[in-house]
Amino acid sequence: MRKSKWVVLVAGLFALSIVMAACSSDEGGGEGGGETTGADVGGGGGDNAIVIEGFAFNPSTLTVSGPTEVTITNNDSASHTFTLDDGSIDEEIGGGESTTVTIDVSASTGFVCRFHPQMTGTIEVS
Ligand SMILES: [Cu+2]
Repeated sequence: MRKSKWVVLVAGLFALSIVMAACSSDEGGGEGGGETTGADVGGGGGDNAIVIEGFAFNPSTLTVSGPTEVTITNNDSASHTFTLDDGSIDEEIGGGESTTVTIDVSASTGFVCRFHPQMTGTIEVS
């Protein structure tokens, strides 16, 4: 009888520690997100956007300095990809959809849509 109470107590403490661990990791994620948002504002925020329309990237040349979040919006009905030449980013964007990528390159590089090789652009590092 006494032994089974101990088992329940230990199991209860174990469950409580899992819940607390889950809570604290949630808080960590929230703080991390806040820092990322701050970096975006410093980097110029809304300027870092590429629109795909008429099977072309616009602008086709984007200048970054340091890791930069870029939102890519596909206004075509066809799917496209945003693929860096080094393959470090390869995102498919469905028609009418958008995605956000973090571009972190140390030297200028090109990007392309894998579906339409004539769709190209350049990331320049300032
Ligand atoms: Cu395409």
